[in-house]
Amino acid sequence: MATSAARPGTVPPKDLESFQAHLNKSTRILALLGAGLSASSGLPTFRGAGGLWRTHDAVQLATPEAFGRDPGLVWQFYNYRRHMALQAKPNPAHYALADLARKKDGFLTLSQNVDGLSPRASHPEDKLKLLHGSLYDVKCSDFFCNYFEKNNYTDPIVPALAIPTDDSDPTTTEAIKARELDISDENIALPEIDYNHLPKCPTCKRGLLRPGVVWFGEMLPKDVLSDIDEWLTESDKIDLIMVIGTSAKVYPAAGYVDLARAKGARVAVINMDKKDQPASGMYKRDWFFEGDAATIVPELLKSVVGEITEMPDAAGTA
Ligand code: BV8
Ligand code: ZN
Repeated sequence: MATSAARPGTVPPKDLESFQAHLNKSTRILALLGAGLSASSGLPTFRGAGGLWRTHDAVQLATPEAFGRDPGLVWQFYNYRRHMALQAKPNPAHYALADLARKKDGFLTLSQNVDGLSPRASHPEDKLKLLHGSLYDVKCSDFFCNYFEKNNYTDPIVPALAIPTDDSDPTTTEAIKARELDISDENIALPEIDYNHLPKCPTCKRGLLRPGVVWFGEMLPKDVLSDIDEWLTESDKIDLIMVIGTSAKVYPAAGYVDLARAKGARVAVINMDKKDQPASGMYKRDWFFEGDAATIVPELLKSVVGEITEMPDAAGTA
């Protein structure tokens, strides 16, 4: 395995050369994306901050049980993440991957990220599979109702969920944004949310709306899984899988690495943490690029996509 012990963020020329030689001749390519891809856009990873949101384990909050127990808290968690992701911008890695999708017909991207940054980087929709849904989709939580709304960018999604601001100094002229309190900090009091002020389903008028993400214990979207299976059966070979900014610990998403390997793929891991390797380890013919995805990915893909100069943000139109 080619390990790049060069200054983090820079790719040793020998590894870059061998990787690009393989990329240039590859026709069937997969990428598996995780929260580390959006870290440089200012969004916390799942395991960042010890995997906690305030005092709550983020993985526990991302469950139907938590929503059943305290929908107000879960909506404060997701409204906060919607708000933060709307403030963030896609970084050069999001754009480089989007360009590669336009230049390599056989390139499919599997994203675990729900932050909407790849769509905002105009990643071709048919080449991007959102395995765990999106923060900007909402659906009815009532079992008998199939209300589903895509691309809801209303922020806050309901007035009651507005991020509290520091109004202690009435004379301040600071903009609201500047006075927003960081509710991911457990020392900041969370406003009580009245159940009746939470987003309601406009169709059945019975159910609460919930974020259109896949919670732990829930199945991935059927259409997404069948699209991926269709792509996988189109050819019995895969040349390359890039595993970008993910701890690869959540299934079935992490399972695609071994699936690609079984079809002959060489694995290129791009991760800030050397220890975060796929469960089945790294082989001699694989690459581990240690560093920030936002700088390494554009460098790796330069042989196909060139320099990433423009970064038009399709915010709110995706
Ligand atoms: C299901 C949406 C069953 C919500 C998410 C097999 C084995 C073991 C367990 C299971 C198994 N199969 C199923 C399970 C259970 C479970 C699971 O995998 N549990 C884990 C915890 C062990 N899976 C499920 O529950 C799945 N559903 O199995 O349903 C079923 C079957 C039939 C019928 C009904 C049901 C559903 C899983 C999806 C859950 N939803 N997200 C939300 O976001 O709120 S998962 C969520 O967590 C993310 O989407 C992502 O998948 C995961 C976080 O992982 P990462 O994105 O990798 O982020 P992390 O912080 O962990 O790591 C960041 C990485 O980036 C690090 O490596 C770091 O070093 C690196 N990094 C940081 N900065 C940078 C960087 N790298 C580069 N540059 C940087 N700048
Ligand atoms: Zn409904």
